[in-house]
Amino acid sequence: MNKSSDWIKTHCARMDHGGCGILVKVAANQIKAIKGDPDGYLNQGYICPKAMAAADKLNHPMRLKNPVKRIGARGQGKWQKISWNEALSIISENLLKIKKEYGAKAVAFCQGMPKGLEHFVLIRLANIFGSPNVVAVQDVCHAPREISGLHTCGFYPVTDFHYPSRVIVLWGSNLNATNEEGLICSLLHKQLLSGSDLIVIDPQKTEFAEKAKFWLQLKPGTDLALALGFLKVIIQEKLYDQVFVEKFTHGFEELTRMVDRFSLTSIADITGVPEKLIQQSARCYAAAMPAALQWGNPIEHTYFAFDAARALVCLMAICGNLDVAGGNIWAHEPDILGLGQFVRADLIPDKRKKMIHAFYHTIPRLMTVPPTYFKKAVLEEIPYPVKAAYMQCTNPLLGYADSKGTYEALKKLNFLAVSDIVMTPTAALADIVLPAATQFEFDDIGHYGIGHGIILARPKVVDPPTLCRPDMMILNDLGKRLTDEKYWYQDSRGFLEAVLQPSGLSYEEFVEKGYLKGPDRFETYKSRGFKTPTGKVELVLSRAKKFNLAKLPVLPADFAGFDPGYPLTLTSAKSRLFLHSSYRWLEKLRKKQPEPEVKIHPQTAKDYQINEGDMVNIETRQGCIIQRARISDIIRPGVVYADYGWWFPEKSEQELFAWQQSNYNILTTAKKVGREFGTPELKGLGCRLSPLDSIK
Ligand SMILES: Nc1nc2c(c(=O)[nH]1)N[C@H]1C(S)=C(S)[C@@H](COP(=O)(O)OP(=O)(O)OC[C@H]3O[C@@H](n4cnc5c(=O)[nH]c(N)nc54)[C@H](O)[C@@H]3O)O[C@H]1N2
Ligand SMILES: Nc1nc2c(c(=O)[nH]1)N[C@H]1C(S)=C(S)[C@@H](COP(=O)(O)OP(=O)(O)OC[C@H]3O[C@@H](n4cnc5c(=O)[nH]c(N)nc54)[C@H](O)[C@@H]3O)O[C@H]1N2
Ligand code: SF4
Ligand SMILES: [Mo]
Repeated sequence: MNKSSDWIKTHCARMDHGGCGILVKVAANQIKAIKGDPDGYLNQGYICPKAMAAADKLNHPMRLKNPVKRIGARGQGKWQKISWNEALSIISENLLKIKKEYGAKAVAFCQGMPKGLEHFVLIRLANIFGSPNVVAVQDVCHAPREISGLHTCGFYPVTDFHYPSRVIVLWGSNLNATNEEGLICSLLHKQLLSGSDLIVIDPQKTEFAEKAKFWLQLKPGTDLALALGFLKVIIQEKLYDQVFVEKFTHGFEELTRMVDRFSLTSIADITGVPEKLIQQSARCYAAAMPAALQWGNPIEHTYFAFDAARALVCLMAICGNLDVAGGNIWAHEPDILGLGQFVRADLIPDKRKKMIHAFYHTIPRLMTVPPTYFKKAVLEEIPYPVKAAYMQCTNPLLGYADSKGTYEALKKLNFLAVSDIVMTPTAALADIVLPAATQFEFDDIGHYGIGHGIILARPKVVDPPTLCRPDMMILNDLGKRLTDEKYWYQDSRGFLEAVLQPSGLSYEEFVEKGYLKGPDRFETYKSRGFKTPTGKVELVLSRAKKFNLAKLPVLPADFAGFDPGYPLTLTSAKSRLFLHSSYRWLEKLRKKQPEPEVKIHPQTAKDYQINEGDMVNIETRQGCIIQRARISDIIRPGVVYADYGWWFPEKSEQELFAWQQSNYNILTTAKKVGREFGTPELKGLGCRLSPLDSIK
């Protein structure tokens, strides 16, 4: 452990992607205090309310403390405590039985937002077991940005806050609330204090929008159109980086012809952003060298995720902001074990052809199964049956689009094992539930494999409850029972040492350092070109035909699809206080927001006869939920902001903690998804409202 006086240094984790260096005070195996570490590379002392509540997880009465097996019907809430040996035996017997009967691919390994090294150990287990089906939420979380980047410019362009930027664009990203992927807002605030201009593209007036030079309050779901509008202004006014475009891009003429095909007026109509504001912001972005574009989740929450992400990479490229300090960079990894080696990708060379989603001709390099296709395999056995699932760090009943379909799929599985730290609506439907150890209770490595060129030391600071085990350890033990022992370690610490081995550091030495960062290398394209087939940024994809992809992002014909029965536009933003569906059971956080809330513009509230504080029905063609009305003019008329991720841990397990009542994904559908990533529509949905008079 790395101690500075009696404070132990570690990194915050599992309350979001993690990233902040923190100092933790411990006495008698209890955490007494947590504060931000001023030396934290990504946060410089910053800490958020989630982290201040993080220690309350450990001894919470909701905490699972024993492996259990189901003894009643699924979801009946009847469990029997069993030993770890029995739990692991039941899981391995069931998974091996299904493997024998239907093949290894009939077993899915499911993970939510990656929390630490456990994600990669799970992939390793799937690979060694022989199943190509690791199901993850990446269809709506980073895959569209990352993989569209790889196809377009050969790397995942991440925002660089460590070098100054003249202009910063927050495109559907609110770092004050989400600090996503370790882009901690304190570094952004520092840049703003030192004079960077800010452009914010967000349907609600966030704190950043208030500070922005330009705030573009677009209609939810129209990001692709707005990005094309930016491209049009910059190309038509010749504001792009002419030398870069000429030397380092492929297909600029075609891109130019494409933007000639629509008018800026049509973009203003679709997005609701005045033409003049689009022009001013595009000019501001193009004139600044360098400018950093921080892009968020909303880009990947529509059917057009691929085109929207592509349009933004094209924008970064033609303005000369790719691979430059203070722009959008290729973050080089430190000297650590490559992901492919860690997960033993070599053992399953034909994975691409065998994964469930190969059937749907998704984009090459998408290596996790989109949840929608996983559910189809369970429910309709398309393209083949999936009969069992092992889930860790995930609550699909809340997180996957179309919650009712998810419920049916979970119920239909022959066997379901879930590892979590508390009983959740999803775990309540399982056959076996395992009590996981969590942040602070075991040694871990953070940020491995997320493309930001840094790994963080997360040494343990307290012991877990006697029977709680880290996921890495559970998987290591399961691996030994399910596959050849030779692939596994005597002790799961072996995974930590394996990752660090090329660096020459032991885990203890790594902890002393705190983090390992790859070298800062910029403008490498000048000597080596871009890692694409043409060696240039592919504004037009040279392999579009081969991969059945759109060669250019274009304005879709059905963008403004308006459903008169559901005339309002629904969207959401993640809560600063909670992580997805997690931690509604932590009193410190729940006290700050006891209920799910829906933001409604005063005009819309008037039209629908809704008053402040009313309970409101929120309805889409897919379903209906209720949330508490908050009348607010930080959004535009006709737009509705509902809270996402709500279930009620205080309600009974037999009713699955009222998982349907206020759950945003009851409102979303999996009937239509974007082809490249299998992305459902989570933002920009047609909806309507009505007051629920009986409850006040
Ligand atoms: N409508 C809509 N849907 C969305 C999104 C949206 O914005 N809108 N966002 C999407 C995105 S970006 C993502 S990443 C996904 C998130 O989907 P998930 O990652 O499934 O989200 P959570 O609901 O946070 O579930 C995580 C679970 O892990 C448990 N947990 C915490 N720590 C540990 C641990 O150490 N070990 C184990 N085994 N379990 C642990 C928590 O208790 C919780 O039950 O949801 C996606 N779904
Ligand atoms: N507190 C907290 N932090 C988190 C998470 C969490 O659940 N809670 N989740 C983590 C995860 S897994 C992820 S992927 C990241 C995501 O982090 P972000 O990308 O920041 O995610 P969101 O909150 O979904 O959306 C960000 C902003 O987009 C705006 N928005 C809504 N609809 C639209 C739209 O159609 N277009 C545009 N341009 N903007 C829109 C919202 O008002 C919000 O301000 O956060 C991570 N950090
Ligand atoms: S922003 Fe994230 S990493 Fe930082 S303190 Fe909060 S929860 Fe932890
Ligand atoms: Mo995410």
